[in-house]
Amino acid sequence: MSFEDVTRWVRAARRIVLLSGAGMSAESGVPTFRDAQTGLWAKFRPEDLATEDAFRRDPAMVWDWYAMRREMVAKVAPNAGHGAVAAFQQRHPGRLTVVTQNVDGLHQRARSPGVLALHGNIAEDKWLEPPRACCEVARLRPDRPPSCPTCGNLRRPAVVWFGEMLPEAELAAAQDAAAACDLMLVVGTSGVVYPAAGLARSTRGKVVVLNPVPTDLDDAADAVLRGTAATLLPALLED
Ligand code: BV8
Repeated sequence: MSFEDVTRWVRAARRIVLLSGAGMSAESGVPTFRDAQTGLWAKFRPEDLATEDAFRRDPAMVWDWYAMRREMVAKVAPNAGHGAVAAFQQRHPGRLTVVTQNVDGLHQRARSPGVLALHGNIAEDKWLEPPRACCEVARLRPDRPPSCPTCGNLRRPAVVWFGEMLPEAELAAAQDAAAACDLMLVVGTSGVVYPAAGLARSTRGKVVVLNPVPTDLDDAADAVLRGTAATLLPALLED
């Protein structure tokens, strides 16, 4: 299938889902999830760091990994791909739903409405253990990670770690959108993380993969566009 075919599919689609992964933010300067780790964390695989076990084993090290990523994300801006998606949603209210695996908040910062963030948001924290009354009133002990000075409960990033359930409401809404759409654009994801990647296998709509290299979802695609988010999306979503 050609780019022109896909453009025709976009024009004809009444309901579109855009499923994005870390590659959506690559041209904003955010390393993808499986890019080689640098510095202190070079010897770790992200899948091993983004777990509750890793955090409980070494809270300061995992907290610092998120603090470094949080700092980096705060310094970048949405790219032309995020912008094209948000502009399309502005021109065609209700026609395109963004479902993202990313925790960087860049779709939201590009002013996309109703973003379904399946894996949480790196800029937010929550309590590691269910909070008690002391946690709610305490001034946090400013450690790495911050903690409740009374009971020692730790703060942790409000992201979904491997082995953790996805937020129910967002996942259900994403599954409904995937079931109802005519077209799913799968942008910047290697397609290895479930249940997010499963949306591209269960959708009723035509599936188009946008990625510079082959992915685990290419076999489920009706079309594959070899290219990057910031170049393909402005052209694809210009109407
Ligand atoms: C779950 C937040 C139910 C954290 C993330 C054993 C026990 C439990 C579960 C499992 C298990 N074994 C397997 C599983 C399922 C597991 C899973 O899928 N594992 C994988 C590794 C096999 N899933 C889970 O655990 C999920 N929960 O199943 O709960 C359960 C519970 C208990 C027991 C049983 C079942 C939770 C998954 C959520 C994990 N959290 N993020 C954090 O960020 O620190 S996922 C993480 O990976 C990121 O969010 C990222 O978005 C996501 C997916 O990766 P990609 O986005 O695809 O990024 P990647 O780097 O891989 O690829 C980038 C792509 O972009 C590449 O293709 C590249 O070519 C492309 N690209 C590069 N530049 C560009 C580009 N594309 C376009 N333009 C460019 N310029």
